[in-house]
Amino acid sequence: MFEKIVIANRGEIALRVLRACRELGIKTVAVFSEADRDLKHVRLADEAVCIGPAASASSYLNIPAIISAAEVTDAQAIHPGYGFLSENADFSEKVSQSGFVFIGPRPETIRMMGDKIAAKKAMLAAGIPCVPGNGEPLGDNDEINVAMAREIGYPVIIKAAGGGGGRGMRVVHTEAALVNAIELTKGEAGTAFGNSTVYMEKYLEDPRHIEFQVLADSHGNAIHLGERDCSMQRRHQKVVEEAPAPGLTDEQRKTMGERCANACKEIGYLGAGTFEFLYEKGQFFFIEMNTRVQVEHPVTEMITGFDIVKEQLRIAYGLPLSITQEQVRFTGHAIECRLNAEDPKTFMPSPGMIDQFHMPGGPGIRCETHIYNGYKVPPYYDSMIGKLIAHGDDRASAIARMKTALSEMVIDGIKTNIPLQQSIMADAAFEAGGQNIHYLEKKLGIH
Ligand code: MV4
Repeated sequence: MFEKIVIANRGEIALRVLRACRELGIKTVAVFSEADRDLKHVRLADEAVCIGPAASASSYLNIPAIISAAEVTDAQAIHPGYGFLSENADFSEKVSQSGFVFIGPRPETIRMMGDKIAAKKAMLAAGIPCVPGNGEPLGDNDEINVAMAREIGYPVIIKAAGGGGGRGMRVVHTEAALVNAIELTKGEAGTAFGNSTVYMEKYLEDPRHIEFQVLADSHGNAIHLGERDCSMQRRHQKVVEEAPAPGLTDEQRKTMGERCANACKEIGYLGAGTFEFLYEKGQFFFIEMNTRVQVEHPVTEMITGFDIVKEQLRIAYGLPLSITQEQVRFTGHAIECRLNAEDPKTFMPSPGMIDQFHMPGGPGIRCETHIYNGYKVPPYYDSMIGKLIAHGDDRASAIARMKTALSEMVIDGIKTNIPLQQSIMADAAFEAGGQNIHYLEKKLGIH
């Protein structure tokens, strides 16, 4: 196994990676910004290197600074966590060229999945069902585009090839609005992503967001760990995630999971990944693939008893997968509530000093956070300060445990979204399960 790796991230995921390293006997190098000297994982790491000022662009996105940190500490590999440089193909390429192992997929895979047109093409070829629409770049011929939209049927959605995660897309309801919408989306995409290529899909009006977790090694093996339902979201930020997805049958899980694992083998995927689908009327439609470990990975870990981050490290070192598909067992139900330092009503960030923190506990409760009494949440980064995960024999038991844990937890000094999470856990429609991606925004009175 690696002797030493750099953790190129901050907050709860940096701590999560550090814990996986400790279990595997790997020494850790924390890299941190000037605003992050007091992060918990920085104190726990074997070594720590300051990589620049508070602004992400100067620190957590500073490729030369991070590679230099690996060089001066004589580390062998770099774990990018999620966000920041985790899906940056140029970073993964430079890490390799500098003689280090990037803990994640190959640069070509990251690059392909970053281009939503290339990703859709590859997935169609690999037998993954995609949203109706040919997945070709739209040309300048208005008549051809109008004919395409008629064939697909309104509403359609125009998406930027360089977009993703909810950026660079526009829904079109009528033929009268189509040509203008294509021009606008192209213009915005050119400015935002430096690539004005757009494509057209059928717009699904009330889908759920269901994603499949996969793991693939460098020996040609690939498995899936089932799915997560991430439909409870606001402005493309997930708020609650759960596994398994309510109402999904074992047969649907097996069929789609195996298709995803097979697609991994076909494209030579390496590491942990997630296939994102829209799910409507019993059918799955691929939208994007994430080539990183995700925030919500713990719900999958809780129902499988399998450590995804440790497996990322083993795969990157070149070891074969430590389990076969047949050894994957799903037990009970898990729910994750994201904990944000924000006003629960206005969603305005609420950085500052945490003067009281009491972590909840009890059977089936897991709290992933880097906060502690006296920790000051800096204003420079994402407002997520942790995650609370509840596992139970069934969904009702997981909800009951989550309610108890939320009521036990104390985070004083800053505002948090705990009250919002409590209102979701007490919501009758959430209790019923299987709500679509618009449910939370409607409940909150957006639209
Ligand atoms: C869609 C869609 C409906 N139809 N594509 C948003 C984020 C990006 N990953 C893709 N997204 C969507 N693509 C078609 N053809 C609706 C969304 C969408 C969405 C998807 C997943 C989770 C939350 C969402 C919120 C709004 C829109």
